[in-house]
Amino acid sequence: MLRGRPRQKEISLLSNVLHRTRSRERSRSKGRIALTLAALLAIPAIAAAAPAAPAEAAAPGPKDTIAVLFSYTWDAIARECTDTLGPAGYGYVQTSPPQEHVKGPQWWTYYQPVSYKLDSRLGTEAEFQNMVNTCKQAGVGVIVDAVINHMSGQSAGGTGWAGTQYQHYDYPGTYSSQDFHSCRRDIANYQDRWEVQECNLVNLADLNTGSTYVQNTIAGYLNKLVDMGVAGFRIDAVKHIAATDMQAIWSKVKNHDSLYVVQEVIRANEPIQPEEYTSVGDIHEFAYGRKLKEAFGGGTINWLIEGNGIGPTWSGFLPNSNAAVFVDNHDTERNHETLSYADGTNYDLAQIFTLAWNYGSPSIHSGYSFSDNNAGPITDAAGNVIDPVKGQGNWTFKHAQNDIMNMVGFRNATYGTAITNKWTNGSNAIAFGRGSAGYVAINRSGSPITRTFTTSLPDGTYYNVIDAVRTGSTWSGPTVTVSGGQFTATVGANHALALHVGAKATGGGTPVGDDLTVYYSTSKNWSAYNVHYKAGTGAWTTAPGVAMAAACTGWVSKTIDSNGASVTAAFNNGSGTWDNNGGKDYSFSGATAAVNNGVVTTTNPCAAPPTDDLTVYYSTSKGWGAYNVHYKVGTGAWTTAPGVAMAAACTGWVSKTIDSNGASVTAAFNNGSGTWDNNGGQDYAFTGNTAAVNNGVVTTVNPCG
Ligand code: LM2
Ligand code: CA
Repeated sequence: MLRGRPRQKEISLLSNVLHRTRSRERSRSKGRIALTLAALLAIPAIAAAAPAAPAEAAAPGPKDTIAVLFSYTWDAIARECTDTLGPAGYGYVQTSPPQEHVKGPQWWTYYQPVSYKLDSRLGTEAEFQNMVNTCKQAGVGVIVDAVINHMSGQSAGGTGWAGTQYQHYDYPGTYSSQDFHSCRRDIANYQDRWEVQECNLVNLADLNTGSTYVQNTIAGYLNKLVDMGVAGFRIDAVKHIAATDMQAIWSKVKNHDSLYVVQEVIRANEPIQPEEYTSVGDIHEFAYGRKLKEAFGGGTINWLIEGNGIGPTWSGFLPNSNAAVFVDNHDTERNHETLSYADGTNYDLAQIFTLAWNYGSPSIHSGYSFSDNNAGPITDAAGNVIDPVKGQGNWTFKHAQNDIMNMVGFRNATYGTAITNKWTNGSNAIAFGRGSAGYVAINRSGSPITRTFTTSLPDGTYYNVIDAVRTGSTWSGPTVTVSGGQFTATVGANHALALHVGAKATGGGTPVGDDLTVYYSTSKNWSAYNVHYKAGTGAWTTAPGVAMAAACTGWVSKTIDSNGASVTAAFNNGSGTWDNNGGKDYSFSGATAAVNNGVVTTTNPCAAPPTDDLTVYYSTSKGWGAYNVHYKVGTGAWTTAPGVAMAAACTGWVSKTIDSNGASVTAAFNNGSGTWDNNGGQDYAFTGNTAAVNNGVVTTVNPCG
């Protein structure tokens, strides 16, 4: 759905987007509709006359994949955001429930809240905040699993993780008996709507979500998380919360139109259906995961793509605009309703299919292997979960598996394109294209398949991103050459092949996942700096755009997830003062852009100078016709007089960089015709990386910085 961050689903035609936007936004104000349409139509910058920021953000980018780091500590998630999730192009990371919970070794203790303190065996509030900040910096939004239908299910009461003494139906400081539904027995009959929503789910004290106090308390918890910078929520057990209660709670959440929400409403042949909750946001389409198990886990896979293929036209499937999909989640990997990591290549191929196909927003589950369904993650003696590390313990690290990370890049590179060039062998081999942006072939059979595939990809050589490895913007590994709309390749047994325009070896194309860091000089002395931008033909940010942060002395910066596309931008102080390059906007490409007084360069002004060089600046106040520096390094030999020429550095200064290897430099200056400045006969002595000489006065400040 078009709200907040990457909420624009996979849609093949712009006209569909416009149509949907119009109808979906009908109830909102005219101004917002106009802005969203303008963004979709890529109307040029409104920078000079930027209006007051509307509350609703236009949908900026295509990154909608969620990594679900089940049972991960906040510290480990922060590390993964920086090391794997951000670079791979994930839009979000979903956490396990962060609130205080009952004690116990089982994984499910955090589904039994005892207070809304952010203190759990996964980390403290400070660690949680650090994770949110770190992930944001890496371009990854944090989605919190919010348990709001109920509190604990311990009939005997107890002491929570953070020390809260609680009883069943009594949680001092948060809820007391009057805040719970009066049913107070377990749900027995799922055909009875009232029972499902007001009785207890496995003894979990069922909150009276119809009460104003309870709604405000839940909203208070969610709003605290919003204030901390989270990007959205997975709402637990939504089937057990009446749709009207869910709507009322959501209406009390700040900036909810700019948050991502996905609700857990397990589809079943029952009165309460997922469709009741579409006004709040996305819903997990369990039918999708079940069909994938049927196909990849047993029969054949061809029927997944035949006809319209799996998605909104199948009966009992949510519309694309509301669907969130997964191959498995933490419950279904245990109850075998879907595939799981234990299914090996069938599981991996199903993940590849999900990231290549165009239905819903995908979640990639990443937890740990287990044989006991109750087994929790590895903890220390005190019960704190030990930070997951790849290759250690039983963590699967599925989110960081090479083929899955590269398929997140495939998804970002092919976002919004139609399914084209479908082929199947009628059983376990399928292939399809994503317009002219990508192509995938999946062979879930025991023999390799060699054939000539028909594709709409432009001519060129492409990396097979299933096996190729990306390091920064450099790929290595197997390639396939497309010529005249065809390529011949072998797809291994139980293996796949995926090509996309972001991973071309020849014939152009920019690596996916590439970011642009924009530096802006603080010479304007604004009290705040924002960059308002769009990447490629995407939508503009909502004015005034996003805040830039201090990068180094004299510069602020912001890293933009450009996916290698060119970026159009304007800068402002957040209070209506703009630098939009004289009305033209700025246009950047590549990895680095620096703007100083209207001048754009591609060098990072904050990059540390090589530590062992010395740059000597000399003021041109002498008015000489030429400037030379005659010097020696350490106890080495002098240059041959008159030394070496200095070059213009900036107005009023010349400079020369001397390879000093960190040693001190002894120097004198001259005009090449016998006029010297040798510091009154003593010569000058410099150390460090920078020296500036003006009228006999030496400083270590770069006068051109
Ligand atoms: C969910 N979605 O709607 C979660 O995805 C699911 O994992 C949660 O169940 C459930 N709702 C409640 O939030 C898990 C787990 C249960 C566990 C509960 C509560 O699957 O097994 O129940 O969390 O921790 C456990 C015991 C159960 C006991 C209950 C209360 O398994 O036997 O009931 O605790 O003590 C007497
Ligand atoms: Ca309920």
